[in-house]
Amino acid sequence: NVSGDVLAELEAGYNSLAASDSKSLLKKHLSKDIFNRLKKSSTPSFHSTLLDCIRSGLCNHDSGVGIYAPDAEAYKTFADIFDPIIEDYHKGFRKTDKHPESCFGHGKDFPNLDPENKFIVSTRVRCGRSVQNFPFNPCLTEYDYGELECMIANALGTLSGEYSGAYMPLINMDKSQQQKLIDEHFLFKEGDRFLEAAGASRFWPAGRGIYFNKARNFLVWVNEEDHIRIISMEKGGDLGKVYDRMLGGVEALGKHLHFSRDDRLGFLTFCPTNLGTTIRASVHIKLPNLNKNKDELQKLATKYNLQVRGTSGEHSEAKGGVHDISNKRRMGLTEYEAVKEMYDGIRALIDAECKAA
Ligand code: ADP
Ligand code: CIR
Repeated sequence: NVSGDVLAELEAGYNSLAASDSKSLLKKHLSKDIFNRLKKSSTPSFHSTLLDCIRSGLCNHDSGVGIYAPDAEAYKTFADIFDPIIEDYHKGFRKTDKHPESCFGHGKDFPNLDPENKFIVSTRVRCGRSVQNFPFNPCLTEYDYGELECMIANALGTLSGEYSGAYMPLINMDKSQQQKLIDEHFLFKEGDRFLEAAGASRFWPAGRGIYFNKARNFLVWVNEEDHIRIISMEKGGDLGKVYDRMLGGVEALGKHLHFSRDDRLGFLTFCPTNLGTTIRASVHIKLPNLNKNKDELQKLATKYNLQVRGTSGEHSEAKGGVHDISNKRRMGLTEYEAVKEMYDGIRALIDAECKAA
């Protein structure tokens, strides 16, 4: 039931990736054997194919990962390729492992990382949620986008106290307003070629938008990479405060929306790197001494299971010596442990920076 056109595109894409010097996890793990075993499969409900999962990595050889799940069933139908990539990215979550029950811990466990404001520009914690009974981006109809947006906007409309604010649909925003919000690190970028090739930009900007509380330190992204991204951010290094604010928002929204959670994989997301806790806790940080030796910084980051991104997020450069450093693993550990991993790692980097001075 996989068409000849799809098979031909898969074969050509596979051969081109295999001949490339791509460093992606897709290239590393997609052996010819696994490829041949999966190329004629499709998911039971949405009939998603291997091509739907890996088109992003086939089109973008500079992908770090290169695979997305078009629908939740893809994680099972195409487990032979998802499982090894998940194990590699999340540092040892094996195909027989089960993601633990949620344990969020408390912000007070994470006191200010930089009380003197010497290194940390800002702190952000985000998580992703999918809404039950809706597939991920590539399988959503235009009608689904509208319905999801409406459900999520209604839930956002119930938020009160420090969370109260307003939802802005992307469709009502002019380009300069949109660009300003991107530059201020509030809004997702437009035209991400990795997401585009994954089929995540159909009907754009329909159904997409952003919610702000009044203080602009609590944000919710609607229908970008995931149905929902819940974000808390502010200047400085008070991770505990930022984390608590995000947790309060997740809890409040969870009273009005049913989130998809899988017994083995944890909270479900479009990208396998976000499964499990879905948490990315990051700082924008200046480490001028460590910065002098990029390999050394990367080595330290790897040692503490941290991921280094550029100043404008994934696939961007570090401007003015500002890096975005976050936990890398999100799966196979609790929310508390994921944030603790970032907390301990950033403390260690700051120590190393001081010693290198
Ligand atoms: P995500 O965090 O959702 O995986 P990105 O890496 O694209 O996605 O980051 C989204 C936006 O959040 C970008 O503008 C990025 O610069 C911003 N960002 C991430 N961490 C921080 C931080 N600690 N302080 C300020 N902005 C941040
Ligand atoms: C890539 O493969 O580079 C993109 N599809 C993004 C993958 C998610 N990145 C990450 O490290 N969390």
